[in-house]
Amino acid sequence: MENREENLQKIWQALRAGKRFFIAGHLNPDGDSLGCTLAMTSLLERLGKTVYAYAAPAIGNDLQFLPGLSKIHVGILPEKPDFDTVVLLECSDRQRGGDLESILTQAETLINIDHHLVSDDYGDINHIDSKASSTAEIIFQLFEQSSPDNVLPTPDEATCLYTGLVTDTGRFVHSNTTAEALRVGSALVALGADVDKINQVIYFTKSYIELKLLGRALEKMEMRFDNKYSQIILTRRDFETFGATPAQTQGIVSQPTMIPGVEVSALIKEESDKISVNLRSRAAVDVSRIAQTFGGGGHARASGFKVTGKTVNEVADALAEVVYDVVKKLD
Ligand SMILES: [Mn+2]
Repeated sequence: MENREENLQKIWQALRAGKRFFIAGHLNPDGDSLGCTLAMTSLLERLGKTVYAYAAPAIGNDLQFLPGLSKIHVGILPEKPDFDTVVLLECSDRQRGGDLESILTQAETLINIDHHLVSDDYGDINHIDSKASSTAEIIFQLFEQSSPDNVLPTPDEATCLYTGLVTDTGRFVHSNTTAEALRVGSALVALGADVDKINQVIYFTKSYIELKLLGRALEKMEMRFDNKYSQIILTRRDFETFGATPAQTQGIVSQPTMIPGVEVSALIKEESDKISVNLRSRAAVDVSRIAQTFGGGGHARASGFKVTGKTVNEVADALAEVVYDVVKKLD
């Protein structure tokens, strides 16, 4: 990407030129993926475009408040894809959005917008800005390059983008909380983002089951490697005990990094068909590299991966070996 502004202007021209759009984020949509899909959908509809917005199931309870959510086809792909322009948001490779290949290949223009450290140039136009805190930050910058239309986000679009910004920066505490992230956040608040609602729903609402599961997780927390590594294993039995699902574990993996000295925290979940792992780093370790060892990815301080065909303990052991090699070099 030679020049950020020019590249965004190029994307804006492609959006103006397109007529029939397909918009999607990644599997297991988070606040950034979904917020950007919704903001982009609303924006394109305002420009008079036809939009098919798609998200893979399931959408978390904490994101159900997002304005315009009913417009999204959750898990339902179009029967006869006929799109001139496809926008993939937050997808570090072309498979990240799910089984979309037939849709991606039939489009004249594929636009790829992402902020992950490792991302393929699979689009006709690629905008990969690993310095951006979130894709939401990039979409706001796109609005700023929307000449000659000079469109600004509506209050609902601002709410969607602000949600992406706060969730990806962990409420403006992760290392990606740059001056630019705060500038964009400030602009979105000025444009009418519903900050109070976002904070209430995403950060101050937990179900009884989620709190019980958090209790179980903390009980099972293990400290390893000179207390530099914290590991929590939640088995299928743990989920069954509380009638909980693996999706109800948000925030758990970050808890151990509050303990001074813990550099890497892992939450290892036994799901019905796979083992999924969330990783967090306090600062010194780039956990995206650890995740890549297992075919996953993400950010330096927040990453994850999934494994099939192995038991939860096999995954935990294999992960511990990799983590050990990384943390033993720290002193
Ligand atoms: Mn993101």
